[in-house]
Amino acid sequence: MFNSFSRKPNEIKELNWDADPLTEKIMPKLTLVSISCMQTDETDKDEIYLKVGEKKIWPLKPKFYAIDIDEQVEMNLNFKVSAGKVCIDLWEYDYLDKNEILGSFVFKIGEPGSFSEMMSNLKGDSSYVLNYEVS
Ligand SMILES: [Ca+2]
Ligand SMILES: [Ca+2]
Repeated sequence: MFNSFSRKPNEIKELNWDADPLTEKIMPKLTLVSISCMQTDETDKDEIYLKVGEKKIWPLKPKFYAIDIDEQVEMNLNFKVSAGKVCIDLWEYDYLDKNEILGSFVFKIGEPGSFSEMMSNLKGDSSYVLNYEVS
């Protein structure tokens, strides 16, 4: 969305903050940098994916990413978000049973910076950390 004053297109690309076309509020940029696995739920790898509400946000095309203990996978996903609380759910794909939600990353979008958030478990003892940036 263009503001009332004009900008060159190449300047717009460099902006980290955009106007929300609906509310015209300034929206922070949330970058999901990477996710680290300290403990899997299953005995071998966990087949993980991330959802916000009903919407799957990662991985983009594959159904899941098979992650092992002590593994960190880069995501580098950017979102325009509203300031305030964010809840990203970590799901685990199962071939035979229903997919299950292992836990959630719940944090507040506030000051810019780099952060790490430990998953709050909803099931089992798996342990994940989400690394993200706000700008
Ligand atoms: Ca499972
Ligand atoms: Ca599984």
